[in-house]
Amino acid sequence: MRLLLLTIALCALAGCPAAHPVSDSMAAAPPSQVHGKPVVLRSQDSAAKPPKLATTTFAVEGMTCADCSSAINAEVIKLKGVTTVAADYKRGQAVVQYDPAKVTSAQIIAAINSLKYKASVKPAT
Ligand SMILES: [Cu+2]
Repeated sequence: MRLLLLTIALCALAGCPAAHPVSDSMAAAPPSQVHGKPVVLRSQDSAAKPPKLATTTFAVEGMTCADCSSAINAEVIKLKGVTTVAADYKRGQAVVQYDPAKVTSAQIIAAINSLKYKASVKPAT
């Protein structure tokens, strides 16, 4: 708990756009974020085996620490139709796998932007 508070304090010093309050969603999320390691969260939806999944990489501006990627993971996984999300603050991107019949890339961008980050679809290279 002390470590978590310290991380949040450091985050605030680093000027994270999202203040990283320990919201219900983050408290409910598994403590899966090891510093610097991107973590893939899986929702219950993935068990339903959606017919065709899309994987899109989103460029995300404004992530400065592991808590930033955790916050984005926790927010995006809440969207119905999202099966996996792996935000990586070091690379400034989030890779999201989802069922395009249930959720759109625009909705995923809106969810990320609601946390005061700036997301866009990253063009394939
Ligand atoms: Cu942060």
